[in-house]
Amino acid sequence: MDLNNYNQIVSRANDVQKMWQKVPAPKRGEVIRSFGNKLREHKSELATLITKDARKIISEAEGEVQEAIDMCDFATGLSRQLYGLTMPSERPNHRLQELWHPLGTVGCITAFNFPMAVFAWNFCLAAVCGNSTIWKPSPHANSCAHAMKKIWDEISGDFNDLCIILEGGKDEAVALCQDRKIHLISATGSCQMGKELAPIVGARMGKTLFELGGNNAGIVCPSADIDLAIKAITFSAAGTSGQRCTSMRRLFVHEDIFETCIEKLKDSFDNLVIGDPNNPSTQLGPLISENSFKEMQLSLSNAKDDGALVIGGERLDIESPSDFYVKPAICIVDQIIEEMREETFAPILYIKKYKTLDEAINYQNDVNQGLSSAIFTNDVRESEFFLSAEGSDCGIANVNIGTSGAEIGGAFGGEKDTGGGRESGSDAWKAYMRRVTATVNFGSDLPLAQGVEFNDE
Ligand code: UN1
Repeated sequence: MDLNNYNQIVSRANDVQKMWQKVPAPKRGEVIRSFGNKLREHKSELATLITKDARKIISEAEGEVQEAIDMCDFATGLSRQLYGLTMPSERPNHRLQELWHPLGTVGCITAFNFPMAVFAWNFCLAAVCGNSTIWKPSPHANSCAHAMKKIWDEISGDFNDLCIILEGGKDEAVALCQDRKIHLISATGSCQMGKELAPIVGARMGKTLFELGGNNAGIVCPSADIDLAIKAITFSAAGTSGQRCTSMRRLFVHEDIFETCIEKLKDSFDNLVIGDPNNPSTQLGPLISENSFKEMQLSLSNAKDDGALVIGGERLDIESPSDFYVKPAICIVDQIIEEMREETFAPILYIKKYKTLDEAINYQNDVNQGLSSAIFTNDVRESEFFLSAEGSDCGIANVNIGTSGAEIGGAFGGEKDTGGGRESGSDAWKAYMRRVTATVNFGSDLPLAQGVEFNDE
């Protein structure tokens, strides 16, 4: 790692932030609005770049740019809503209020699979909250990062260094984590990556926002609209070639409808159009790398050894020999096997039969990750139970839609090894600010809280 370059980047980011925090938040919002407008103008060329770097199909790539645009709109509105509560003080002539201030510089580490949207989740909120961002993109997606940065530079005037790219890998990520001049580490990636980075930031009592791996499950109940469920499961499990943190990896199907669902799902997987992601009729592009392909094959062979019936999963001989196209795999199991506990970033769906909803929810929750979950049912008791505290333990719980494809308006993230962070909508902005509790005495006496007497007469 070039330490000189690193230090320069951090001091530029720190310096520009000091200027930026003086700009009133609604004015900061206007800059983010211009950013969003430019993204709109360049939507299709940005999508083409995503397809090139992340290999996702054009419609999903466009959806990803849209997600970044939506974030700009959301953050623009938010720039007038960074509210602090005013609480009734227990003392006369006192005001008790919370104030929200920027943190400083955010270190944003992003993965290959959402090379623009996840940056936008972070950068748009960080910026309206008054922070600068150092962005370390995935080495697979540097050109996406530079394209975003170029657009930012076009509209940001003196504030172009509010976003600075730090290319690199683990060394750069570790440097950010160790650095006290980085006031929040927001990292998206595998649980393993998060576990390596968390103690480094923790050692300096730094703030983190982790959005890590998922091991997302679907539950199909007897009352479900099966055709709708099959469509949703196919998109979540096979779509994006299983390379979303929200991809569906496990499915629990009620015994009464098990055979029907398996048959329909096999048909649905057989009918997927797999090929060049630039072709608008393609539904699945290739895996990101040969390494991903190898990991997928290893998981499938372990699953077979553990007694799973594996359908699909083989490499398809399509177009360029350097691309790894695969048939999404279905693994039918009689019992929970070890492979189902890990997130393999590839299209593999483990399917198991269940008898009672309690049993299905136990299976679903009995993994270390806790990002997304879905139930397919037309029974309000089942769906409400699933959403209750005794139901799904994930950060995202869906009814009659798949596990993937969340909108930006909700807070995004999950529990347990998923890291606990929340990004994008709702009040996720609070992670990018520090809270000051201010008590103002506008009287001429000095009453103490809790009625404490401290008589100096
Ligand atoms: C990710 O895979 O890291 O909910 C993010 C979804 C997308 C974001 C996925 N909006 O699937």
